[in-house]
Amino acid sequence: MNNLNTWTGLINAYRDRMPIDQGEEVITLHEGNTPLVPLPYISDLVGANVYAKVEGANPTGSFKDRGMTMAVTKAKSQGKKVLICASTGNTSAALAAYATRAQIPCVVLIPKGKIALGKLAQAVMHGAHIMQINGNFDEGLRLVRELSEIDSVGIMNSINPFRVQGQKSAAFEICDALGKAPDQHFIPVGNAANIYAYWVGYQEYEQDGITSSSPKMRGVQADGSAPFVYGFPVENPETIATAIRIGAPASYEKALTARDESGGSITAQTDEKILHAYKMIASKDGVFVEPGSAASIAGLLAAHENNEIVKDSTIVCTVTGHGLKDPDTATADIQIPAAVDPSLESVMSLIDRL
Ligand code: AN7
Repeated sequence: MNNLNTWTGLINAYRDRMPIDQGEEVITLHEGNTPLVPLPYISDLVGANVYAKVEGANPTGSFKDRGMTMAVTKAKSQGKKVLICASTGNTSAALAAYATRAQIPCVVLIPKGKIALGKLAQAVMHGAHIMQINGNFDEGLRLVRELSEIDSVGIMNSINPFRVQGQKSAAFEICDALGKAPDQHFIPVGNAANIYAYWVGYQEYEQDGITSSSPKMRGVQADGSAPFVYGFPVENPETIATAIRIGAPASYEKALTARDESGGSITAQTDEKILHAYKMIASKDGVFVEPGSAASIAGLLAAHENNEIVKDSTIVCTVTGHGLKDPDTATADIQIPAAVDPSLESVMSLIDRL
């Protein structure tokens, strides 16, 4: 019998690269080990070998689980009594699940009306204490920062340094799967910790001689929410990609380090281009991601148009969250066909039209 079930989460898998003590209780939902899926249609389109790192395959459906296993593990051993985060949705979903495993109550601050339905459902189902605020993510994070003096409260946003340590594991997995580092890595940028976390992971492998290079880090924002492109914070960020609707990224300087040390870039795409990429990866390559995640694909398509893709090079796009997170955007402009009698004729007439 094949033993297909030996993966017990990224802390155990990369234990020698994680800040974990022997005997420390690991809070895990067996996150990580997500598929690195070739995208044949998009590869053909841009003339390179393009892979998606499908982070929607994590237990709560986004990459946030990687940071949360590490941060909640530490919060538990440090004896934190309450865990808190501000969130555009995915961080709150992940915290809600991991806090439940750790048996620590959690509070999530979410921007009123700007969180995708699936993410809200997760926070509710895991029993998070939800506070909707009349404000955006940036205002929520400002509030959370003010609590950092209180020792019993664990701050679970990515200003918590353990988050990046967990999240860097995605870069390890990519190099382990490819047997090398990719040439370029496209990634959505919101609060800007993930682009930095990948860079830390790639650098760690290169410095230890496991790989011989690191990719250019190509961050992608939504143009209504693009502080990296403007060079200053955006007061009222707006985009259909609510996951990355963030105007004052906490990891601003760190993301600049990742961009500049790697010789990469952080650019912005319109909502229209993001939605185009969102539909393309789902309908042509069979991978359903949330709108914010499709920013990486939109960035790749734009880079191709600008002749920035070397033929046959290896490219990874992180698609950060599952498409089911945001059913409203997915179904906004579809027409559900009218009901018909359940007859063979009806089915045959449809098949004949294909
Ligand atoms: C799907 O959940 O900030 O640049 O509060 O959910 O590391 O912030 C989410 C961010 C990309 C951006 N894709 O990552 C939150 C939150 C998805 C996301 C990002 C987020 P960072």
